[in-house]
Amino acid sequence: MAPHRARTLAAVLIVASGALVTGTADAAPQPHHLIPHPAKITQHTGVTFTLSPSSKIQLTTQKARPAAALLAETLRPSTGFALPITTGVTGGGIVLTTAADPKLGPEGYKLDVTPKQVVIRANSAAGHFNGIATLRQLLPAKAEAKTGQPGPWQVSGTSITDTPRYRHRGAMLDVSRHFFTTDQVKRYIDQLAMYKINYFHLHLSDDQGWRLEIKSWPELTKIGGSTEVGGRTGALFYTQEQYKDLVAHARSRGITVIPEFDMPGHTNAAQASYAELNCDGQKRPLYTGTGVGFSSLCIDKDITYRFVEDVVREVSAITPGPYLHIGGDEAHSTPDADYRTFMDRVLPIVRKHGKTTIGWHEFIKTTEDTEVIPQFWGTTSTNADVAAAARRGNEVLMSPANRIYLDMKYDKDTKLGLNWAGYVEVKDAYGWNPGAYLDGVTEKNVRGVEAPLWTETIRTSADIEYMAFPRLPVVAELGWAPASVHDWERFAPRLGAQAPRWKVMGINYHPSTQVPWTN
Ligand code: TNX
Repeated sequence: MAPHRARTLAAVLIVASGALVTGTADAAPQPHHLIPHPAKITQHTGVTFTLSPSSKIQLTTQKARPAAALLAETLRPSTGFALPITTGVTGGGIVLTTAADPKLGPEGYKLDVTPKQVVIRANSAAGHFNGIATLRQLLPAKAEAKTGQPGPWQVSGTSITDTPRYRHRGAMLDVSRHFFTTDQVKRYIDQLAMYKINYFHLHLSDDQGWRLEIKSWPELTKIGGSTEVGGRTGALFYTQEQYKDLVAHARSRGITVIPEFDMPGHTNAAQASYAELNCDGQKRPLYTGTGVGFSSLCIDKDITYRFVEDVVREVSAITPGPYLHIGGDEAHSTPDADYRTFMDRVLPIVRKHGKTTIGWHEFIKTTEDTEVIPQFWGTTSTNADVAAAARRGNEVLMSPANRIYLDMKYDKDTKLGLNWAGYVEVKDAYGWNPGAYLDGVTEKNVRGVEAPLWTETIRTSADIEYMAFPRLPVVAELGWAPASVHDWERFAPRLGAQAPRWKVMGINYHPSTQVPWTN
């Protein structure tokens, strides 16, 4: 026992002194490994802040409290420090305060490291969350551990002024094809927050499952939420209380939830739950396969729109975010005229309940409303309907399937995922410009980017992570970093340097051979 313990101690000392060397006055600053890359960063030779057992997280604005709470929740277990959150600045530690600079906008922040303090300045809760996400990456990877780790907890001298390229950086999880528990979803939300993702889109209904309790239509979850792809059975849905808890959890990470109910196609689970939603009045059998395009709500029945309005009303009431996603994709069993009739009736319902509509891009051909947001998921660089909408002034959300569909295989050997949009290796996911990808959709028309993760083949958190890492941080980089820093050769080592962090967190990432991984 004794020799073994001595060896462990020696190793710790070597690690500690190695880390101290980088903090001495004459050491050159290490290249930073931040993802996403900040808009402006300067590194200061010889300046180091060290978090100590007496450090406090000090606020001068209550807007920063949620971000302070997330920082404390992250750092207390690993450092073992108390890190109390206090009001007012009385000395060393982490300071979250207001910014005098209106150019920071709704999400920007400044971060300055001095020997005594790390100061984050922002005008909004979102700005503080973004500053905290940066600070976490400036600390050693082991700061993310859930158990006590040896220090020192150093941050090298850095000044950052940062704002996002796009205001919408999203990720979607399909909980319909396979259902994921609230703990699994929260785990993914926590991972998104590390990379300044600010919208989380939950795909809550599809042919294989209806996943949110709707009190006025209880059979939706009782029947429609009873199975999934592959045929597993159970109570595979969220109660409204569980959904509210998920929304609150996302909010505590600075993330807004966008719920989606896909219609008028992708509706077999609803049609299996209620006979009256079918034109022939017959319930459909539950579906546990992976086909698409075979289902449609009954366009001519009034009850269809009572159903839609009840769903929209109930979900709007428990969704604080301003957006509702109505799907609208692959309605191959809904004739074009019916599809238009359906959207003409449904879009006003969403507006009536105070939400802004987002939909898969097909729906944009039915409306000239410039407030609604088409989400482009195609694989081509032209789409006349989306271009026309952009010309009218609509903002477009970019999710080209051959670039950022996280369910596409990396290459032919990837065990999980699909390949209908091709293989998407890390370099493919990085190698495009959202502001110049689609003809007629220029930088100013782009609202942002979203990485969808469809789950026909995805069952566990390890599966989610294998497909999302490293491509999710790639999407985060495209959505936040200025276009001027876009350069694969410089990006790849930054991406590779995230691996120690993922190892500490137990994230199951794909070790792509395209990336020079840091051990
Ligand atoms: C297409 S993308 C779909 C989904 C599938 C996905 C699989 C889109 C709007 N619809 O129904 O799950 O492909 O990659």
